Amino acid sequence: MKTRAAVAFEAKKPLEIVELDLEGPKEGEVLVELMATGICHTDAYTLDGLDSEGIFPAVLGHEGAGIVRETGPGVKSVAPDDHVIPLYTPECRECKTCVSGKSNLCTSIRGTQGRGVMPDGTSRMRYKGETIYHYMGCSTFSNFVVLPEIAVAKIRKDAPFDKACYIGCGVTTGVGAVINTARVTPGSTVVVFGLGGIGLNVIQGARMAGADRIVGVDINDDKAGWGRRFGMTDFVNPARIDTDVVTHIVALTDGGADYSFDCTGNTEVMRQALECCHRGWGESIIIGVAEAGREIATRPFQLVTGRVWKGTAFGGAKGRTDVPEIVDWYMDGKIEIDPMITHVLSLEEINKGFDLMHAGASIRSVVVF
Ligand code: NAD
Ligand code: AHE
Ligand code: ZN
Repeated sequence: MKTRAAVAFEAKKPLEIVELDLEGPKEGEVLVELMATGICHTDAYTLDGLDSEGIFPAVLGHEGAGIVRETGPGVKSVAPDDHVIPLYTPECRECKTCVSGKSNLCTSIRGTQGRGVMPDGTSRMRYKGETIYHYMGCSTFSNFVVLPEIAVAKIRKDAPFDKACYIGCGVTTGVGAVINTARVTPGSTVVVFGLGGIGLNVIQGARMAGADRIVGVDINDDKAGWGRRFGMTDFVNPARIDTDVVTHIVALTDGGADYSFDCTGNTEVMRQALECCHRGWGESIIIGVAEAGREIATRPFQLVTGRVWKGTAFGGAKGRTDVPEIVDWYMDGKIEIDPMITHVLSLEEINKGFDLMHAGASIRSVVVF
């Protein structure tokens, strides 16, 4: 069949809207019609050539929602007409990691995902006879996609696609980092670096977890109002203070954060996030994705004196199990999504979504097919 898609033919070039040839689902795979997709900073990072796993030409996008249109042989857990969210972190429930119950990082198809192909080692997408690669096992910048059955979460049918798509990455990553990874306790002091599409969800997760103090840090003053809207109690713009940001936050929080989160992907900021944690127990969670070649550093003394450095992918959420519940939280009004979707675009306008992100003018842009 044919599908309309935004293709990244090369790094650092705008996406091109073209018609692709899409092969149907094979054993254990499903064909999904995407109804909406968000644009996450990770898509921009790959398009900008900063991803050590970046492959071109590819269909980027990993934050979608849609409807199952066809199932391949052997598919049992979903059927045509089911509403689903594609999962870049699948849940096979059989691999060592899934069975361990200790982590959401299902390993069953991670190897082929990183090489831009389906689990059988081939791509389902072609343009003028040339292979177009999949991305993060999702490729949600295409109207139709083929996905492994283990990489879709079945969700309730009354959830609107143009909001539910954000649960495919940003919402789950931010809220999940607080609840699953850090396990923030009531009364805590939380510091969030980077108040974008992820950081604001960390803030709303911290509010849900009962944090008393939520400090937001961003170099863009326009993010102060956004942070307050979701529960931030204090705002710091590092460019507008007299001391370094660590000294400032430690003073502001009576000795440091119980929990801090990096939502920038900047390795210097990751260090600040660790070092603003309270001596003896503060935990810092890295969410941001750093560009290829970057490394983190700190004095080991920071850890010797009790600070903990951790990371999280997809908020520690087990996709097929946890995502439907997060959709329920949204539908029940326990978490907010609507105000964070600042721009709704057509597929033809998708490059505008990247421009808005780079200009700091959007929280989330969503493409509706
Ligand atoms: P975004 O562009 O919406 O937000 C980033 C924010 O960081 C902006 O508000 C920006 O002003 C701020 N910022 C930039 N430099 C800063 C600095 N030096 N100090 C303080 N603030 C600074 O991006 P996003 O979609 O929210 O994504 C944030 C990061 O999280 C990216 O690195 C993305 O790749 C990563 N991410 C990781 C996961 C995961 O599973 N670990 C999931 C989604 C996104
Ligand atoms: N390809 C990069 C790693 C990128 C990365 O860390 N991705 C996150 C999700 S970001 C979503 O917006 C993730 O899930 N990581 C775990 C995994 O298995 O990829 C690189 O550095 O090579
Ligand atoms: Zn993402």
